Amino acid sequence: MSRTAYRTCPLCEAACGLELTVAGDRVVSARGDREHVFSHGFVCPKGATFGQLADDPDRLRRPLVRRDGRHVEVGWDEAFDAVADGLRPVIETYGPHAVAVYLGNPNVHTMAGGLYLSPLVKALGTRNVFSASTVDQMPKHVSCGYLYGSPLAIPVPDLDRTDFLLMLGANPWESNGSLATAADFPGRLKAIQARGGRFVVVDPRRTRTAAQADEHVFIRPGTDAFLLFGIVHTLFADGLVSLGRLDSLVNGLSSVAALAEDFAPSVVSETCGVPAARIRSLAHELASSPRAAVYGRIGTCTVEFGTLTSWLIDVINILTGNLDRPGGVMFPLAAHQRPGSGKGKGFRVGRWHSRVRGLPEVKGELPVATLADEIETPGDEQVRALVTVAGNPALSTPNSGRLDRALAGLSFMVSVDPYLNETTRHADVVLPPPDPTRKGHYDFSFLALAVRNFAAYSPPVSPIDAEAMDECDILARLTTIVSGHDSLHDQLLSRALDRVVSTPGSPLFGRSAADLPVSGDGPAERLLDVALRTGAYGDWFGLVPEGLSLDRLIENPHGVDLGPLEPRLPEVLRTPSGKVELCDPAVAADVPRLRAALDRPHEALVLIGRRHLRSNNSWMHNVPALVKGRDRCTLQIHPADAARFDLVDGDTVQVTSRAGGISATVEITDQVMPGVVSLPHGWGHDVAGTRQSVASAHPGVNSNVLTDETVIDPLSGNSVLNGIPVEVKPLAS
Ligand SMILES: Nc1nc2c(c(=O)[nH]1)N[C@H]1C(S)=C(S)[C@@H](COP(=O)(O)OP(=O)(O)OC[C@H]3O[C@@H](n4cnc5c(=O)[nH]c(N)nc54)[C@H](O)[C@@H]3O)O[C@H]1N2
Ligand SMILES: Nc1nc2c(c(=O)[nH]1)N[C@H]1C(S)=C(S)[C@@H](COP(=O)(O)OP(=O)(O)OC[C@H]3O[C@@H](n4cnc5c(=O)[nH]c(N)nc54)[C@H](O)[C@@H]3O)O[C@H]1N2
Ligand code: SF4
Ligand SMILES: [Mo]
Repeated sequence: MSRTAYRTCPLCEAACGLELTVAGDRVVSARGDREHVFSHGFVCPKGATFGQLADDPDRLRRPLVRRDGRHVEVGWDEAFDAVADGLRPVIETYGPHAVAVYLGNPNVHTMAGGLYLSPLVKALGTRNVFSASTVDQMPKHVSCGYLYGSPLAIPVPDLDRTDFLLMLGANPWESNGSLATAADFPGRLKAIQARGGRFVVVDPRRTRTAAQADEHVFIRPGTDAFLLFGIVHTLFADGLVSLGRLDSLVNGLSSVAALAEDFAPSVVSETCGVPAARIRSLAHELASSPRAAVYGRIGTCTVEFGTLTSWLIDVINILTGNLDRPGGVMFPLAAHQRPGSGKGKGFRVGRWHSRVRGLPEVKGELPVATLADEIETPGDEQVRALVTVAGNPALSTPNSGRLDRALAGLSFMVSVDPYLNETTRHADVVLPPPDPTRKGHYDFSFLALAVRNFAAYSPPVSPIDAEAMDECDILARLTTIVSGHDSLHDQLLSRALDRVVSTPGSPLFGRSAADLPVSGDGPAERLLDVALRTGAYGDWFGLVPEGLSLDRLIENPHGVDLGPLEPRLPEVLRTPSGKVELCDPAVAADVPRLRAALDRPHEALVLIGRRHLRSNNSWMHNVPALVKGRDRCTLQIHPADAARFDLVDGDTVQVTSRAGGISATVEITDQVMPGVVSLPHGWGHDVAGTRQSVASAHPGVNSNVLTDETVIDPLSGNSVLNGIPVEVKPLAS
């Protein structure tokens, strides 16, 4: 006997609805949920393996503790005792900063990550907080922080209504989109073309997305800021600036005009490799399209000028009047969020600095590019213990060869992770969460980035087995170990309710928290219920009869559509002025660095990354269906470069950079520009001490052995993972 269950896919940012066939407590198949309000049946090969991922025999089901160099299964109490014995002496002897935390990407895809990490980090009280954000989107947070006052106020391209989309450093045909939740992103792009619009892709590689675009513009890696400044320059020079209704809402226009003076298309063209005439015509196209949007992703963030590039994208959207208007870029309003007041304290960084390199704190964390420094460098507050949750920094962060060695030298490490992999093999204790079929799901992160407002909650498909522990409970228990207080679940709930009844202006102001009947089977669900009921579309515990609540979402397993994005200015702003601050001094202060780079000679050969539809960073290479077929971890190189190095397809080469060296198999293709080589990240599974049999048999090589931890985007602390100078040498065969 089988049954059908519906579940949001947690494997990427697209948040597709899945229709699952379940036999007993096993998911036997997964396909797109055709009735889903947002994804309408779309699914990709990763979502389709949802059941296989859950069933993976290598997935850890019991905690592991390292004894005599080997990981052995133990019960939960024994595992948590080992954590207490490992962490407490470090904290007592060396203080809270001697414990570092690294939070990886899947945390933004779990309710536990959304709700239970900040209490843990707070309880630890450490300044040494690191996450995958600084190998990813931190430049966008920082640029939006300065522009709008909040690092979370990130506008998304209104894909379904735009006429012209300029897309830089994004490959949604493989990635399914990022910082723009759009199930069936490719379908939405094709729909732009079908309604007579256009999209243009700027990328050093002719990706699948570029191949589908109306035009593909090659660009030299790391130089998008020049192209974008050339566009800004043209907008001013040719009188194309038209803020429309933003006119009274924007400060700093003339400062931006002054900064752009040095970046005429004729000046930047040589550096970025885009003809000056094309830079000018892009500016004209953006200005003349009734509804246009500029959107950038990984290729605009993980670069030397990441924050300036991210900022310039918004600047162009603002100068062309496309911010906060349908068909331009807009701010989503998720069901767990509430409209704001339009003013706030603004954004600042540097509340503390990293010990070794003096790098500023950004958004409560330090750049992961300096984690190895903090572990290796002796002194007060040296990092001696590490907590990782859902992260694989031994593969995913720059100069990960060095970090891998540093992890081996820690006095204690605990990882919350379902796999014994390249990172967690260093852990003294591994605490495995249940597989995603046994977790409730609500996307706290991605519903706030969706190109159409909607809400969906999925209950667990099957209960957790008796010997497993829910991830919220794991994180709560870790918090208890460091704080000494238990009952975190109750504390969080009463804090949430107290906020509702004590906030002046709240429809429930003055009510007794005890009178508010909260629903939900688990602690995360109860917190979600409060957030939904008191959110932008909430039922306010009955005051708004048709409003949202957890129960209402449970009644609607295909999600609840909340309509197209609506203008949110000025309410969404958190700047002290209540206006968009187009030219914060901190951003302006980085422009001379960009200007200086205009005169730099080009590197002969630079490395960029790439993503593949059947992969997800480092951790889905253990699903046979996702790794079958030919080796994908190849070094792509242009025929002209291959000829220069006398290479033929399939040759093995030695690739070296300042940070390290690897050998890789060559794939000759004109998809990459001359002077550019491309290698995907997240591979390199051939290390000892892991338990991922499929991945070990398809190891690939770790591209982050080559990326350089000493080079970062200074405003955000983000790592530079694209545009890495490398040398390639044939290996004697
Ligand atoms: N060179 C290069 N490097 C890159 C990138 C690049 O483009 N180029 N991209 C960067 C980007 S964008 C990112 S986001 C990072 C990712 O960096 P990380 O987050 O460090 O790495 P992931 O490969 O996503 O590893 C996720 C880990 O979470 C575990 N996991 C999976 N599901 C769960 C769960 O439900 N709970 C818990 N507790 N654990 C879980 C997996 O087993 C795995 O160990 O990599 C970055 N690294
Ligand atoms: N299948 C799959 N999907 C994923 C992931 C995955 O690993 N696999 N990871 C998920 C995560 S964590 C994230 S953050 C998103 C990322 O989502 P995307 O940003 O869409 O992902 P990428 O495919 O890395 O696209 C980045 C593009 O930037 C280009 N690029 C590199 N350097 C430059 C540059 O200097 N300038 C410009 N203009 N382009 C450049 C690369 O060639 C590449 O095509 O994907 C998510 N979805
Ligand atoms: S596109 Fe993303 S959310 Fe949709 S099925 Fe694939 S992995 Fe899951
Ligand atoms: Mo990411």
